[in-house]
Amino acid sequence: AVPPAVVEGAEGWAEELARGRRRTLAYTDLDDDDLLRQHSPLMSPLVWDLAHVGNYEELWLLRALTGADPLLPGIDDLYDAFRHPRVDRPALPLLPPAEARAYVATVRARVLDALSALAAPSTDDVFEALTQGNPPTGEIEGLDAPAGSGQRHGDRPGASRDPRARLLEGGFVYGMVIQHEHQHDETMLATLALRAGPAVVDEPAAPPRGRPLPAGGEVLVPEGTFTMGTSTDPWAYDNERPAHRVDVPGFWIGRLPVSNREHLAFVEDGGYGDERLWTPAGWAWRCREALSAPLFWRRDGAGGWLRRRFGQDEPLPLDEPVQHVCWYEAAAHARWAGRRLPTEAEWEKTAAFDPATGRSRRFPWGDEPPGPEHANLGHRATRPAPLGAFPAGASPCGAEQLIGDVWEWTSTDLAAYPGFVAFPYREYSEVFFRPPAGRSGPAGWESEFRGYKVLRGGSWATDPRATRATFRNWDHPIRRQIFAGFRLARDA
Ligand code: AVJ
Ligand code: FE
Repeated sequence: AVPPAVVEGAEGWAEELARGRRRTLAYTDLDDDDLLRQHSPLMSPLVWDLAHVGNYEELWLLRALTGADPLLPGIDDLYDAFRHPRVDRPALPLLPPAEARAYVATVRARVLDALSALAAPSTDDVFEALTQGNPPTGEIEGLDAPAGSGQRHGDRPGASRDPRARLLEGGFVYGMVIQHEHQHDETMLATLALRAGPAVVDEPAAPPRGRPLPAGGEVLVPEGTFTMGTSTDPWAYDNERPAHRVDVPGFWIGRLPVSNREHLAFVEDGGYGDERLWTPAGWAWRCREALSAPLFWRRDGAGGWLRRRFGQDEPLPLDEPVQHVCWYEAAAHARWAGRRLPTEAEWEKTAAFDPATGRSRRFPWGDEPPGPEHANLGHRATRPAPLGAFPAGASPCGAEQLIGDVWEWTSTDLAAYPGFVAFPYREYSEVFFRPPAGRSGPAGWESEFRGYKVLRGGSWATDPRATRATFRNWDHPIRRQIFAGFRLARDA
C-alpha cells in the first residue's frame, strides 16, 4: 500500500505555509535588539533565520519554479548557511528587522499569488500554470541531480526533461519549503531557550498527563527483516530514500524514553565523573566543558534539582523524558545502565514495523498524521509530556512516545542509504554523510567532536508535518541545545 499524499494541491500547501509562518512570526515578535543579538554562539541571530526562511522560499518556489528574478539582488550569499557559519552571522550586513519582515512577506505574497491563480488543485495543473512561458533552462541553481536519475520521479510524458517537473512531483518542492520553515521554527525555539531573561515564548497548553508504567520497561523486537526508509512518501527528503530491506537481529528497547528521574540517578551515582562510562572523545569533551548534568539543570541548594525552561527555573519534573543531553552523555548513561543506544535501524523498526502485515507504517500508530492523542508535537506544549501520556501513539511492538517529546539519539553515524541520489541539492543531506569506508570526507569530518549522529522521532517543538517514522535528523555528538533525549536498548 502506498502512503497517502501528505497534503494535496494549492490550497493545502497555502494552508501549510501559513501554519509555519504563524510560528515564525511568533518567535520573531521581539524588539530589534533581541532579533539582532546573538543569544548564543551556537545559534544565528533570529533575524538571520527569518530572512533565510524567506530566501529559501524565494529560491525554490519563485525563482526555480517560475523563473522570477531575484527580489533583492545580492542577498543570497548572506543567507547561504554554507558560506557563513552561525558564529559569524551577527557580523554580516544582514537585512535589518523591518526589512527582513517586509522581504519574507513579499516573497510569501508572490508565492500565494502564483498558487491562487491556479483553478484546479492537481500537481499537473500547478506544473502547467507555473511553468507556462518559461521554457526549461536546465540551469536552476542548486538543482543538480542528474535528470531522470532519481528513484523519486517517474517519467512524465513530455516533461521528464524539465527539472521543474521533478521538483513538483507529489508537491515535493512545496513540502520541502514548508518543512524547511518548520525546521527553522524549531531552531529559533532552541535559540529562545538559550536567551537570558524572562520567557518571550508562549505556553499554549499543558501537555497531557502521564500514566504510571513499570520503571525500566522494555519491549522485544524479534530478529527479522523490515523495510527501512521510503520510496513513496511524497514529502520524504532524499536522505530517507530509497526504501530498502534491512535484517535486524533481535533486540530489547525501552518502552519509553529515559526520564529525568532515571538520568538523575546516573548523575547522583557519579556517572559524569566516571571515565570508564564515557568514550574517549566523550570524556575529553566532558572534561573540557566540565559537564556535570544536562544543559539547564542546577542544584537548588537543598538537595533537589531545578531546570531552567525559557528563562524560568522550576523543580525538575522527574517523570518527563530527559532533554538537552548530548550524544556523549546519552551514551555514558546507557553504559552505566548496562545498555546501549539503539541503532538507527532498530529505532525505525521499533517505530514502524508491523509484524501483522509485514509492512512499515508512516507513524507508530498507523499511516494517519499525528493528532493530539498520538504525540506531543508542534509546540502545543512548551515541554515534553510526562511518560505514558500517549498510549494511543504506541507502535505495534508496544513502544511509546517515539514521535514527539524529545528527539532520540541513536548510535548511528549519518550516512547514505544504499541507492541514495541527492535531490534536489547536495547540501540538504549529502555533504553531511559519513564518507563510505576507504574514502575520505570533507576536511575535519572525522575529528573527535565532529561527524554527525542520527536523531529520530521529533520533539515537542517539531511540527507534525516535519517528522515521520522515516525522518532523519542529525547533529554533532556534542550538541545539547536541541530538544534531544534518548532511549536504551540491548541485544536480545
Ligand atoms: C536536518 C535539522 C539538521 O537545521 O541544519 C535547515 C535542516 N537544512 N536548513 C538543520 C535544515 C537546511 C537541518 N537539520
Ligand atoms: Fe535552512
